[in-house]
Amino acid sequence: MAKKVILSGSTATGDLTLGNYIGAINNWKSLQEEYDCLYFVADLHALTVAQDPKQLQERCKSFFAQYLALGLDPDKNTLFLQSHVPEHAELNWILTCLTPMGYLNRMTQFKDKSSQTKNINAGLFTYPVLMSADILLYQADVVPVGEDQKQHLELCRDIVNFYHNRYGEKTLKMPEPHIGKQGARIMSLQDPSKKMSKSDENEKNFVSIIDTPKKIQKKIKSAVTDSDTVIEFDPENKAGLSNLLTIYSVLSGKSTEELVNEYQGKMYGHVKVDLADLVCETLKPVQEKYHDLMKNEDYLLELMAKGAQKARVRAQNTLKAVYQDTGLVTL
Ligand code: AQP
Repeated sequence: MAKKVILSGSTATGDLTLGNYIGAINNWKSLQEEYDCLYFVADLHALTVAQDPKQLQERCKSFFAQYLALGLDPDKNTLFLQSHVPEHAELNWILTCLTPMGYLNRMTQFKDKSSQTKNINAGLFTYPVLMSADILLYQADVVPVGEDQKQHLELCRDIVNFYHNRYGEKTLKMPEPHIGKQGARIMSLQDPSKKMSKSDENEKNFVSIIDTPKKIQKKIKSAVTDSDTVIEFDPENKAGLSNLLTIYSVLSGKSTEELVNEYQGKMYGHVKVDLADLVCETLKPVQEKYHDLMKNEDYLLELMAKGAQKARVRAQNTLKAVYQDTGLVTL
């Protein structure tokens, strides 16, 4: 029986963080045997924020190398850059013409993001439609979605319904959210009330997977905790410490209860020192692989081209059927 198709991506807005690793990529890795997986670098989505062109280009290569270094296998998965498959932008247009403005107006992420920036461009507004195109081009059965993306997947499902009503049901598959093991939500190191984000302006808030060991040590040791001294896992009242224990738990494979018992009577500082060592140790082989890949740009570009080629064949099939459905003349 054919494997189910799963698709996910991460926006190229910074280097991948411990949050992306624990919350998403670790999970993607565990799906690579069971599913037909497509994982992409969302570089078109990154353009919703003003980018320095040279930096974006370098970052996308680095991002792709980070996927590989974190263990996404280019033979088992289809790994590619979104902009290398122009069909994303083409399907995006057709879906944009099916999407009522009122539906986009309801998107809470747009409301949040547009309240925090002066650059409120139309791409930021229509971003969920491009996300729908990403999913629908590959006939994805399931999409792993975090809390913040649930509303966008719902919109994607609405768009599929509009399409089905107008053009019939044979071309676009209705995607379902992936209900699997959800990765933990990792919070900012300096402000544990908000999520750890790779585009955070304050780099003390996140650990990037390619930070040097010295930086990692410094960031974790200066993570904000409360003024109490008792080691407890209590995300509501001890958000900072609990965040550190969550990271510790995922990376060590020990439960937070076990860790709380282990550190009874010790200081928060002990948890930080041991966690910093564990993060450095966990990321050491990842960073070695990453630096090797970055030294060999030809090889990296070759893998990118292969991934894009595999993705394109599939995307072109869908787009051709969409063109026929919508009444565009195909040659
Ligand atoms: N802190 C986090 N904890 C757990 N999971 C996280 N993810 C991101 N941050 C955390 C998960 O990573 C996947 C890819 O996310 P994305 O890059 O597309 O966008 P995002 O969720 O907006 O991630 P960032 O790092 O916060 O990016 P920016 O700063 O550009 O907005 C998703 O599955 C996400 O849930």
